[in-house]
Amino acid sequence: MAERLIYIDGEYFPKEKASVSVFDHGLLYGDGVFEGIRAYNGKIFKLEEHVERLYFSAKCLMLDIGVSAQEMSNLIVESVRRNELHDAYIRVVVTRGKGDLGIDPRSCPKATIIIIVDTIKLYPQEFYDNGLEVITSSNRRNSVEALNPKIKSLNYLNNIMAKMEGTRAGLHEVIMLNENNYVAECSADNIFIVDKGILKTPYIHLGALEGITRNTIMQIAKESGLKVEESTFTRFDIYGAEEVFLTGTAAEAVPVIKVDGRIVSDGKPGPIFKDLRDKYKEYINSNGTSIYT
Ligand code: PXG
Repeated sequence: MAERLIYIDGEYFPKEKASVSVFDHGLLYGDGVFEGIRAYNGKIFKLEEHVERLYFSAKCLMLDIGVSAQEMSNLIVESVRRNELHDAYIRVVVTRGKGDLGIDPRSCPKATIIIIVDTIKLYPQEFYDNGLEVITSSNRRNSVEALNPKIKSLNYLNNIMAKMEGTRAGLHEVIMLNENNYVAECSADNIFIVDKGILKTPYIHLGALEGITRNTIMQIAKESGLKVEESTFTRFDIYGAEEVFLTGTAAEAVPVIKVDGRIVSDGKPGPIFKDLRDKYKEYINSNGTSIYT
């Protein structure tokens, strides 16, 4: 196996030597943005969409990445190529860079760009076969007027606390509400329900990340003739749903069979989920930016 090489600001470092300054504002203040991307079969999935979201997040924070989006895409492809991987998990991190102690970004002359390429640790197959149990977290998603969850920033503390709440309950994911008690998403996944045959997912403005897997699933669902709606729903709409499932780059699509102790339908992954999951699998294997040609 080739040694893992990590890109930092124009150089490739072996894993043990890859580090940034303790004065980096990404570390000191969570001042930065990131993306989690996958490669399947030698192709990077939705590279353009991930880079676009990265630049959107950076723009919101007035963070100048310092290279163009096209250069960033090239750097990501090159980083995977150097690691000689065909299936990979790619973490792109852009921080405000090294500066003084003090939150003022003006002390940081240049952003730090990090590209980590690694293999992905897949979820146990039983999650996909049997479905997950989830609970609603007492930790709310950030207010859209405070730190909009559309921004994939290095501030994930609400989600981390929510995740820990799930872990304490022995669960892998948790539902997160917004401050008005509407369902927003999960700690690192978006959520879908099937309600009277209609596929529904919360509006992004309720406080969710605009997941690239979410958007892909919505597109696949529409193309297969399903009615798809962005909507508002509460926990109680989930309890009554015919199907519930989650989407994300790492998880892909994973069924949910129990929510806050309520069994979803017959407690088994539903037919619409299974159909979309199969179509998503097909989709990821036939789309993407080629790494080696
Ligand atoms: N919601 C949140 C809050 C996320 O962070 C998603 C939804 C799914 O979005 P995509 O674009 O992936 O379909 C995410 C992204 C990890 C990890 O390493 C994954 C995410 C975030 C942080 C870490 O597993 N998922």
